[in-house]
Amino acid sequence: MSEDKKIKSDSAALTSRRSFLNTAAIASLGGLVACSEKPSSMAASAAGSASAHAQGNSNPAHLKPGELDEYYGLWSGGHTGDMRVLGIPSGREILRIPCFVPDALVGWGITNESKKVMGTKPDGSLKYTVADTHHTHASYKDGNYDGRYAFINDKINSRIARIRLDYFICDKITELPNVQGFHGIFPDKRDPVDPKINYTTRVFCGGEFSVPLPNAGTEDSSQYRSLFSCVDAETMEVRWQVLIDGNCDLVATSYDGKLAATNQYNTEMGVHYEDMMSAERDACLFFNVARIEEAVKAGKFKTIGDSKVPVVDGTHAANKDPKTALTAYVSVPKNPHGVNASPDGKYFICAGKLSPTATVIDLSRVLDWFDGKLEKIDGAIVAEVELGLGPLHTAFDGRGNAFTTLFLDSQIVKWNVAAAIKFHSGDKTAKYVVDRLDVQYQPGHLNASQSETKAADGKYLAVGCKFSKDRFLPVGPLHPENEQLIDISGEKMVLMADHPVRGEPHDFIIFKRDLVRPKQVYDLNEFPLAVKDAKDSGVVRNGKKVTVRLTSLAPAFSMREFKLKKGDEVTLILTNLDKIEDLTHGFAIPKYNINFIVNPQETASVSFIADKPGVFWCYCTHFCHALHLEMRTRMIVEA
Ligand code: K7E
Ligand code: CUA
Ligand code: CA
Repeated sequence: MSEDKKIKSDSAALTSRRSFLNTAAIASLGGLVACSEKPSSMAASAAGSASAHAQGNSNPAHLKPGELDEYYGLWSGGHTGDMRVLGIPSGREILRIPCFVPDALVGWGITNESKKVMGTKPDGSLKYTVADTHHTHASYKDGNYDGRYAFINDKINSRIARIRLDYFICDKITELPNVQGFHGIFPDKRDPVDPKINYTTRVFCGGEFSVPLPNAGTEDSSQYRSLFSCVDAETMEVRWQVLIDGNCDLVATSYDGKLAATNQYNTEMGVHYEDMMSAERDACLFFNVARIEEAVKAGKFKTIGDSKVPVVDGTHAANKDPKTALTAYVSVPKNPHGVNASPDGKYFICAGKLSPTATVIDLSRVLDWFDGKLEKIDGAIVAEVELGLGPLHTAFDGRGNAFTTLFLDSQIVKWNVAAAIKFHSGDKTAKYVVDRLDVQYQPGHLNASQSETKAADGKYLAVGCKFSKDRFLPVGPLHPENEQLIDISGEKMVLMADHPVRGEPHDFIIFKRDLVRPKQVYDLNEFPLAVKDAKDSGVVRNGKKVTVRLTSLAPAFSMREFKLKKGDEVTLILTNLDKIEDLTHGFAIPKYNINFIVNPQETASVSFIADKPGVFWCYCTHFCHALHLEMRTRMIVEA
């Protein structure tokens, strides 16, 4: 069955592509200026049939050729340093979005535009070429995704990247000052004070590793601290930081905008792992966002080292009086991991990791404590129930059930939050565990469709299994990870599909496809350097500084050759004047280590020293046309 499908799919794609390439070739062979007609729109015809996936198809993960997915998934790539876009329920990877690390396909880290986003050293080379992305979340409006941005962390170099969801590209990267091991990240969902701001304006970032502040390289760990940071979602500047006791791990935010929290596994502030697990209870640390911003406004902060970012004091010692406290430490069993907000807006749930439990914290009671109405902050704990071994992360179906990964048990446990609260309050007849499902193997993160929004719909659950062992053909010592898809629409969970994925994604979100409106063609005006007309092409010399302006229109570049002198400091600007969807060109310069692409109406530039004399055939690397191989230009560097 699947073989048959595959063949059909291949031939459908071939036919369509072939007919497009043929018309394009004919059109262009006439005048060597190509296709301005629109290609037959595969996407449009496919969209029509997409909703009917269930008909005669028992497994929705097996989409028919041409069918589109119902959901987008944004995946962190782990230490490949990228973000990935998947279609769900098929699990097909559609795109990798480069952000923190170079990418050979698009020339990310090669072009001047991408280097500017990534950050460079004084000599123009990239500041960093490695990253480790763990958590990705998107911007909100009214408790649901608004399709503007996604944010992702780099744990290695403590950077946050923003992805524009109109073009699915990274447009800003910020490095957090005085932070190491930036791990958890979460956008706020509305302003804590201003009711008109019902959308994301802040992103919270947890610092996992403690370091000396400022980092002077001392071995004396009593001087090490962690910071919790708030980044402005628009400017991407760091607004403020909080000095805390213990460390930050994952981050969650409340639907009313008032609270952010981070789970803490190292309240001991140990340097070695045995010290980090010495205490029986650690904490979930809450931040009162409005009070922190009042304190900053009132000038109650310090700064650290060269950083100008205001740092307020969130330590135990400075926050004993609930009525003025900026922070609250709720105790949670030994070395908790994820903290997740339930879609009804009521609870944060911390998974136990080293404890077989999940702790349910009632947010209204946390606010009561800040108001002086709850005597002990641990009174906000409304359930602490046993789930199984190694609980890590929790997702929701919007019907009152939670799904938690059990790393050591290799299971997902489905449990009912209300029943767990009843059980905890003394009703031992309350059965909170609803179902258990074995997964293959050792799950880390999981997430359900729309789970992190008020529109949690309880259809699909993806789980990132850290080990795949025997699930795929062996390919030597490095195994892929196993991303599994589970149907959670019924009482019992049903495993739908296994997908091998390149290591090693952590977190992901899954949302309805109509929440984003991607554009497939750029706007020329977004690029200040755009060469808007082929007639503007040419070489402009100013001493040793040379600017080469070039355009592309399938299947030709605007200049058939251009001349440089050895030693020239060259900036080459290429604008793709093709307006047709899916008509991307590449530009490679042999021996100069340069290759990048330009999408329809995109402009990109590269700078290099013309240090090697000779003839260099710059050619189009991205298949664009029947005459794609002929699409080249000569760069002649005179000795
Ligand atoms: Cu989100 Cu993987 Cu960084 Cu848990 S962490 S598994
Ligand atoms: Cu232009 Cu290939
Ligand atoms: Ca601990």
